[in-house]
Amino acid sequence: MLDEISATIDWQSLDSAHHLHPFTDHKSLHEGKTRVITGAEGVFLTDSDGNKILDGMAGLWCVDVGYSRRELVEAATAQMTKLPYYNTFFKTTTQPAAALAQRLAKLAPGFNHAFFACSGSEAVDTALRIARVYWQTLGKPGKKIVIGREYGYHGSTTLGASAGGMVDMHRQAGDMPNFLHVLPPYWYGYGSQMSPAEFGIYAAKQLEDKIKAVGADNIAAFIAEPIQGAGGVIIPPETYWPEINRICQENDILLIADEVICGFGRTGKMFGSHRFGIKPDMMTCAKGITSGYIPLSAVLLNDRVADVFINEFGEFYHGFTYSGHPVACAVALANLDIIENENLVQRSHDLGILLRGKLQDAIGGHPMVGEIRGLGLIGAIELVADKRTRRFFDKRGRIGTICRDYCFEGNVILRAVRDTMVFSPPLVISEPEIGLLVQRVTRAIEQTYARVKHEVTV
Ligand code: PXG
Repeated sequence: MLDEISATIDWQSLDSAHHLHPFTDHKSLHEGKTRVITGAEGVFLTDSDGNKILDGMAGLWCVDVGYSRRELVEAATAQMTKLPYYNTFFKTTTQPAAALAQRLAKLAPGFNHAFFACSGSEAVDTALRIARVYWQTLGKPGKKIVIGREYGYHGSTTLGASAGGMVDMHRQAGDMPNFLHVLPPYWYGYGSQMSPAEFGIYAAKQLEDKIKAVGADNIAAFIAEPIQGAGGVIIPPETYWPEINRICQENDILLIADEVICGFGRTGKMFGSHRFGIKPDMMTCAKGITSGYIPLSAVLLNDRVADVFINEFGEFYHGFTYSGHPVACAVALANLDIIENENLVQRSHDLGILLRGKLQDAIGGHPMVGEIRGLGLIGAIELVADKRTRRFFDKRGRIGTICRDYCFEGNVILRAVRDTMVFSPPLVISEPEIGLLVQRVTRAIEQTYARVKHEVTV
């Protein structure tokens, strides 16, 4: 059947007739503008009209080693041929699952145990359950509340959506009891009266105040991304995380670092926690663990949590059919080989500097560009109505969507979060490809500006 239909329009109508998409207003699918992606190589996607699109988002922040890597295909094929599936329930294991758990323990010193799942959301759900059972086991069943942050994203299961700070998701039933949210360390958006260092302390203090208000005896954990990705690449000031470490320790609250985007080199260190000196009790990982080639996620437990989990929990009534799936774990091992052998973590750091420098040169002085920020190969461009006063556009999200559409038309993919353009290209992106990315993004910003100039204060 895949060969029988050739016209893009036919695929679009077939798709809109039967396929329900994530995070989509389905009426818009009937407008027939759905892109049909048919192939990919390196950092480029191909669509059904033959366009070659530079993927500035690495899929959804995940294709770290780039598309079309033979090594991953071969690892999957070899494992599928040998053992395509077996579970890890009931005192059974598989070789790839055991080997990957050991590999992760090496990459994350102090985290000697891994629990596998299939998506970031499932990893978050798992970590939150472990946090609650941890306190039950220690005789503190009242410690149930989980604190997250506004604009935080921790996935789309009901627990993940509740932990995250996306109000639209809360409104659509992602609002379980016992979840609270505090201010994110979004200096550009909220901190204009303070220096970044002062604002970092101020944002951390919001957590301390919330803990005081609800009582540490009622709180199980604080969950946070080292850098908030889906919330608009919110990079905390350097003063933020040391304060959060202190607050969690002093109040005996577990700290969960959600490394689903930041893990495996995205920020220029193996984990975002390493970059910021975060001292988490658990880390959730997904995306870059297999570069998105196959679903897999993991919760890494430090020894404090693992000791109680292993020696005192008894049976943990939780797990998935595909926990520790042998093919996914084999792909993850091959993917980690590439990340290590090709030095992609350092490359992410170095090329991030290059990318931000080029962006700064091209659009840093543009009247609509308020800030260019990033760490490693994750970053953002703030589009604003008044650069001097940091005034955002009215009806947030409108201008970002226009710019995102111009990007698409110009064959580069960036995401718009409100009016913040975010990027996270594959870590294998080359210097010339970075030049092309900057050129295409600059063009999209110029086109956007030509359309909304009258709203911009120069
Ligand atoms: N935690 C974080 C930090 C994430 O970024 C999840 C958990 C959930 O992972 P799964 O595998 O369940 O999707 C994520 C996922 C976007 C976008 O548009 C971001 C994510 C997923 C889909 C879209 O920015 N992040």
